[in-house]
Amino acid sequence: MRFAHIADVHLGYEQYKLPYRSAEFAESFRRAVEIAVESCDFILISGDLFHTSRPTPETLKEAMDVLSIPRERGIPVFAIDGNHDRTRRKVSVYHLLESLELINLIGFRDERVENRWLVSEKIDRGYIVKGVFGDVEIHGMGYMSSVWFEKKDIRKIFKPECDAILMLHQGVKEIAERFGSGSYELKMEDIPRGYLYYAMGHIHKAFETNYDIGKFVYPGSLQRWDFGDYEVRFYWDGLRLKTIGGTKKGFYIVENFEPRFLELNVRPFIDVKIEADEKTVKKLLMDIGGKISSDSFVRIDLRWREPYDVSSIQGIVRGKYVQIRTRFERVKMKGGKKIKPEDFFDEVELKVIELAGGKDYNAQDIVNILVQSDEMETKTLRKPKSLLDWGVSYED
Ligand SMILES: [Mn+2]
Repeated sequence: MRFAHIADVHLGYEQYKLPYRSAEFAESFRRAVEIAVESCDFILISGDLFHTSRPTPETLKEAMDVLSIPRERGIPVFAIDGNHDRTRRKVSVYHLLESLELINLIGFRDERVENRWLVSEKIDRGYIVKGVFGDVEIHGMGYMSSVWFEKKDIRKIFKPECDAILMLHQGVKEIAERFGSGSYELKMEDIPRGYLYYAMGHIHKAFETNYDIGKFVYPGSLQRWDFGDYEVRFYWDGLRLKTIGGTKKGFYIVENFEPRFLELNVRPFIDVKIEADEKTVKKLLMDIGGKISSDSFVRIDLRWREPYDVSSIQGIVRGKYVQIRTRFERVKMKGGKKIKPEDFFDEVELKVIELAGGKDYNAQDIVNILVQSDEMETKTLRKPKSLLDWGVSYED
């Protein structure tokens, strides 16, 4: 028995507002499915197949075209929804794909569903729908918030009685923290025991571990999610330039419950972090430049004690997309004392400055902050202490 485990496909995601990135996310999905159908008996998609719950007709067509490949071969696809593509509406895009016999939706349902691949079990309210493939059962549910988990213990809901797989789209504390994030809904001990394979989604970096008698696996997103999900990071520690390799991108082929990672060729993301003066930065970027291919996405994160002109830096590193981010301290002399930004701006202004400098900066967020500023508590702004504070992101 062999299956493919894919997650966080994010079809329709125009990363950095670039439409061709959405095409690249779709291409990775096609590639993964094409590889999977060559050797697998079934395919699991552990949530966030789509970037939003209401994909455009174009995105929907991409999904339908790719999912028709396993359907034509009689290979079932089992799916759960993720935090990005779930909806409170009665009919979701997953229901639509299920009606077209392209996927089989696992989890809580209002109606009983019974077919070649699905069985339903009555619970207090509605049904829990499980997948069946030969002797193997596929349990699971779509994304749930941490508030939901305060009321429910899924160890009482999911109890395997045969060889079984559990599909979840959640962040787990111990693993989230390993990636420097404090965002999660569950702890490891809250996860039901007894499954032979935990087909996880949500964390965008590939990660595998053991849990109870099974393998606990996040395939990660099929394409690089942001510059925290880098292929290579160059980091200047003040003395020498360090090179740190990131995680590989792809999905899992699982044979007799043993996972094997399958790497996909994806758009390279290069993350550069330098805290130095202009002259040093230019010299370092010249050195780094030769190691960066022209199809790369590059972020150059610069910090220094005083501002300098970065316009001449833009051309040093070639790349398909180059983003320069600066965090210069506004050091001013006043009565012989150094003045920090915190001395000039209040809490709300600092928050607005921080947001406006962010990657997916949204004007509405800033408007909301200004509108709500009266209600805001006063908090001290965090200052970067370690590499993690440069901004590590891993999920969504
Ligand atoms: Mn996701």
